[in-house]
Order: sequence, then C-alpha cells, then structure tokens
Amino acid sequence: MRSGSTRCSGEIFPVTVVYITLDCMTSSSENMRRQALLFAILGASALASVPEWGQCGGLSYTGETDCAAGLVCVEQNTYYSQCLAGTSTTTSTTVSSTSTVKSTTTTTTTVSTTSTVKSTTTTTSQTTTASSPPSATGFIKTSGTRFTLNGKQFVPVGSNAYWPALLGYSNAEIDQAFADIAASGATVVRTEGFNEVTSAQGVYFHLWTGSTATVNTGTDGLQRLDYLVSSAKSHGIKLLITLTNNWSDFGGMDVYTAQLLGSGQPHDAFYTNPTVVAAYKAYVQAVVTRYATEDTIMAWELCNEPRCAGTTTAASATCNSTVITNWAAEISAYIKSLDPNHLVAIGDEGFINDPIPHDYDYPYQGGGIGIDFEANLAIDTLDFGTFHMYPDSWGESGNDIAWGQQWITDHAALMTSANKPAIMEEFGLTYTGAQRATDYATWYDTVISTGLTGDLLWQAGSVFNGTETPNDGYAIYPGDPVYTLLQQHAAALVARG
Ligand SMILES: *[C@@H]1O[C@H](CO)[C@@H](O)[C@H](O)[C@H]1NC(C)=O
Ligand SMILES: *[C@@H]1O[C@H](CO)[C@@H](O)[C@H](O)[C@H]1NC(C)=O
Ligand SMILES: *[C@H]1O[C@H](CO)[C@@H](O)[C@H](O)[C@H]1NC(C)=O
Repeated sequence: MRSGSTRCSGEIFPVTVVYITLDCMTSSSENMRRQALLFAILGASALASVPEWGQCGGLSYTGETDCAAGLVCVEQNTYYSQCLAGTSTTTSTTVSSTSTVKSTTTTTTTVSTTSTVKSTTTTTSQTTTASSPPSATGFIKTSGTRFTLNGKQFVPVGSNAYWPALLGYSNAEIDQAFADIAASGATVVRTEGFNEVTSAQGVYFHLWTGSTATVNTGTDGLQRLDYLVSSAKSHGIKLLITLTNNWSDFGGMDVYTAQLLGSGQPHDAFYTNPTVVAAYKAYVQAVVTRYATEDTIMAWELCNEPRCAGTTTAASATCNSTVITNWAAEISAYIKSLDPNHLVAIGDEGFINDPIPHDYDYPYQGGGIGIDFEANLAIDTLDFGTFHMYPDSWGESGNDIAWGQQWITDHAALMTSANKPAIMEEFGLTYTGAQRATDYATWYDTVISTGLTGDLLWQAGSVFNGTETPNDGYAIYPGDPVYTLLQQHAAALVARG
C-alpha cells in the first residue's frame, strides 16, 4: 500500500510531509463513537466472564480475568492472554523462562517471566509451542515452507505499521502502538526503514543535497527507528523492515534517480543505473550494519512494492520482471554479505507471470509490471516470498472476495513447489464494520486451509489520548470487529503452525 497516502474525502493522494495526520484526523464525533464503542466493550467485559478469543490477562491489563465456561486463559505473550476453547480434562503446567532483553542503547536488563500455560491433553506439540511465552532472543530462520525461532516453529501473523518511527510520535506513543499490536495477538509487524528527503524537516532518515546523500543517525533520524525496534522487542514482536519504496511516499526510488541523474528518468533506472545502485547499496549498508546483531528484526525487505513504473515516473520500454529479478538477486546477495544473520525478502506485491492470458487479469501478467513471484522465489539469497492483495484497487471489485481466495491459493501452491515460506504481508478492504470482518474471515480461512505460511493486514492503528493514528481507509483500531477477528485468527494460525 502507499503508506503515506491517505483517504480524506474519497480521494487517495500521496503525501510526503509528516503533518498529514492533522489534515486527515477523523472528526471528533468519530472519535467519540470509537470511545463509546471501546467503553461499551470494556464496560461489558467487567460485567461478565470473558468470551472466547477475549483478553483475560497481560502486563498492563486490568479487566476481567475469568474465562467463560469451557474456556481457559492462555498467555500469548507478556502483554496478552486470551480465552481459548479448552476441555474439562484441562491440565496445568507452569513454565518459567528467563529472557534477556537488550535495548539498542548500551543498557542490558534481565527480566524473568513466569507464566502459567494451560493446555489440554489433546493439544498438539505445535499448540504447546504457540502458547509458550515468546523468546526474546534468537534470529528467525526458515525450514521448508515454515519459519523457526530457537528450533521451534515461528508463525508470522499480524499487521503493518509504517508510522510509529516516521511521524514524530513520542516514545510513550510508540510503546502504546506496540502494546496495542501485541494485544491483537500479532507476532510480526512490517514497517519502513527508509525516508528519503531533499530538505531536513520532521523525522527523516536519508537527506539529499544535490547528488550527495547523508544518513541521519540523529534523534530525528535512525534513533527513532532504534526506539521502534526496542519497543517491538519489549513487546515480543519481530519486524520486517523495508529499505526503500516504489511509491513516492516518504521519498522512495525516484528521489535517488532524480538527485543522481536528473528529472525525467524512467523509474526503472533505479534498478539498472550503476550510480543509483551504488547509492542505494550505501544506504542499505548503513541501515543493515546498524542492526546486524539485532534479533528483533526478522527480515530485511529490499523495497516496498517494486515495479517498473513509479508514482509519476514511467517505465522504460525495456523494463520487465527480468530487470527486477536480477536486481533483487544482486541486492539480496549484497545484504547477505553484510549481514548473514537476517532473512531477506523483496517486499513486493507478488504478481504472477502467467504467460497464458486469462480472466484473472493483470496481477497474473506480472512480467510487464516487473514482478514474477515464481522466478523471485528461485533466488538463493531470498529466503521467503512476499505478496500483497488489494482486489478492489486491482480492478476486481465485482468479485473481490472470491478473487482473493484464488490469489491466496495460487501463492500457497507456488510456496509449496518452491519449498520456501510465503507471507501475504499486506491486504485490505476499505469498507468498515461487520462486513469487512466477515470478508477478512473468509480470506483468513483460506490462509489456514491452503497452508500459506502467514499474513499481515494493512494496517494497524492506535488511538493516542483520543487522537487516531493515520487512517488511509484501511486502519484497524482496537475495538474494530477486525481487531477481534485478528486475535482469533492469530491464535488459530499459530495453532495450525
Ligand atoms: C497521554 O497523556 C498523558 C498525559 O499528558 C501522557 O503522560 C501520556 O504519555 C500520553 N499517552 C500517550 C500514549 O501518548
Ligand atoms: C524481459 O526482456 C528481455 C529482453 O528483451 C527478455 O530476454 C526477457 O525474456 C524478458 N523477460 C520476461 C519475463 O519476459
Ligand atoms: C509503482 O508502480 C505503479 C505502476 O505503475 C505506479 O502506478 C505506482 O505509482 C507505484 N506503485 C506501486 C504499486 O508500487
């Protein structure tokens, strides 16, 4: 998704300034409605035992802890326990674990977590793994179509949040964002590790003056990302971090080509011009080496949604998926040479390059757009596949839910034949309320039944002291029916493994 974009009055328009939240803040009546809804939910939970999938515990949780009949309270992470179906033969086991949490500054804190994990006699070993407290240390690895962490299966599920480090939020706000995300049952968040600017203003990571670029490691630069990483870590969340953007939001590729080669370049000069490739590699090196030993990061992603064409820049006549496949092979090998600890993926939309035209439409003719999901999965230095799903933006609005089921099924099949994991790392619908939750539930069921490795919705939202984080029409705030659905889905996906 175009992360800096926002939908204010039926229009999507890209923004590059950090103040957009002011323009697009929802009305106070909308805020009051959300507050009322939240109040209604919190109020209700104080009167009755917690229903299935509801929260029953967590570090800062003060609500009802008794689960309804037949349910047991299962810890998902330090911040979130939920009521899950159990049986009368429930047995209790107490598991103690000690984990070391290192912040990105020089302090080291050791915390002890004692948690009670309740499981039934019929629980599989994967479920037992899932209900153990997350380990705070260890790099994610792959094993066939799955991920592992410290030898146990790790299931990626959760959401995107591009905004915590980039929009000037305080540490307290970033912490609340991650507490909200952890409470949704998420294990992974995808965020942005780039921000190209040509004038220093607000938070920025990479400042261009003519053809010279400087990495901003100051308090308004990568130190914001440092804080985001430390907050994710303390909430038991792993991160996917993208290193540039096809879209012009927060700068992206076209800033490189315009600053180095002049305006009017084809978008895909980013992938082929040696000067541009060297400049991008220099930025990649600065970020990747800064966090090379940081195990909160699950994977580096080369670019958000690379394509032959850009937001306002056209593709050259010769660009096709071979160009981006070759670029992805070169850059992923470069990252592995700098940082062998982390996984690497593209961060693309996962277009399928099917030579036979059919009525599944252009996402299946990825060759011309610049993405061939299957060819990219074959690159040795790419550890897993990524794909997105926006049927309503892709001309499938008449048939969006069924089209999405097919899209998930087709990617799961390619995942299986490549024997690498694949994550549907962005998807969304902009209509709100119960219907959206019903439709996401259909897609989540398809993820579960096809064996797809995992999924992240676009996008998480929080409410900071009554003010919502940006909403491009897709944001899911605590209290939204989709939020509750995500809690349910995360538990089900982790249980499936
Ligand atoms: C909400 O406001 C209080 C009082 O100003 C402040 O201490 C707290 O950090 C704020 N919370 C967030 C998440 O910003
Ligand atoms: C892209 O174009 C090149 C050169 O014309 C060609 O060799 C290659 O097969 C094309 N790739 C795809 C996926 O069509
Ligand atoms: C990059 O490519 C598309 C395709 O032209 C362009 O419209 C858009 O602005 C950019 N976005 C994406 C999908 O990454």
